[in-house]
Amino acid sequence: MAYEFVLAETDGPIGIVTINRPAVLNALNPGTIAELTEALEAFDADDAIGCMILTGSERAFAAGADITQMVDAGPVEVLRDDNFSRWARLRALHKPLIAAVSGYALGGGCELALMCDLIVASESAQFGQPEVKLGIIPGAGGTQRWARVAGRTAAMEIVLTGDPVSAVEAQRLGIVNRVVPVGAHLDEARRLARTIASRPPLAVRLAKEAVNQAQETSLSAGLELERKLFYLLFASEDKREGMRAFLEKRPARFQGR
Ligand code: DAK
Repeated sequence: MAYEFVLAETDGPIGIVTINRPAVLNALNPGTIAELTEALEAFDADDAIGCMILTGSERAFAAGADITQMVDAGPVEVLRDDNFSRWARLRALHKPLIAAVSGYALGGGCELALMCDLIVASESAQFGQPEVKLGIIPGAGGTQRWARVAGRTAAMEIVLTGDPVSAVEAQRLGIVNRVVPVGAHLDEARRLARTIASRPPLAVRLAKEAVNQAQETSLSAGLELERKLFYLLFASEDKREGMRAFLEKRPARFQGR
């Protein structure tokens, strides 16, 4: 399917969505969010895809929400546009989503990366929440995700100063998985995606669900959910195949059943 603001392509079992508004450093207008959500949902529903990547250009993953679209907006327009529900759909994706980030990941762009399950960054990447400089605060999870992943102290500095941190600093703070030389972030994300896509899909899906719950519930509720999902996988053909293949010293052939 052809999109106006994003490109969607596959590389074997990997679905790749590239934000493509270079003239504005991939600023996120509502159309871009709608299209990238649609493209990712299509990959999520495709049995041939095992892992997804969201990326931008070398200069910018995304420099935030499109300021030209917000400058004259009042609260009623923002409420009626209901862009939040589109962003929320990204949280419902079952398959792992890797952000491959180079250059600017600011404001909504940073929040978008933080909504992904893993982040691979190039050394040029900058992560920040500059909203305070515009007289607003993050609106798509920035205050909450920074605080939960990097801790309250780091979150305060990021959100109150609006100044970005480097890829290396972001990795030290725990929001980035891997930092690679400039130009290598997409290849590294593909490598990671290929590894995940080679794992049994049901186990991957439930593993993602279980880890996500760790930030939503108490430890005892999370452990209970983990135990139930663990039991559930004992009913899958992939579990039988994975364990038999190990004992028979041959590669497993997973079917996602
Ligand atoms: N929006 C619109 N245009 C942008 C933009 C943005 N966020 N970022 C860059 N551009 C445009 C610039 O205006 C410029 O356009 P021309 O002048 O060429 O026409 C072009 O991209 C190149 O940018 P610069 O000339 O500024 O390039 P520099 O290398 O000098 O600087 C920069 C790069 C990234 C440091 C700078 O462009 C910059 O500070 N950009 C703004 C960053 C920012 O403040 N982002 C946060 C926006 S607030 C919501 C969910 C989320 C949000 C809101 C609502 N809902 C669910 C409702 C999120 C809010 C935000 O992200």
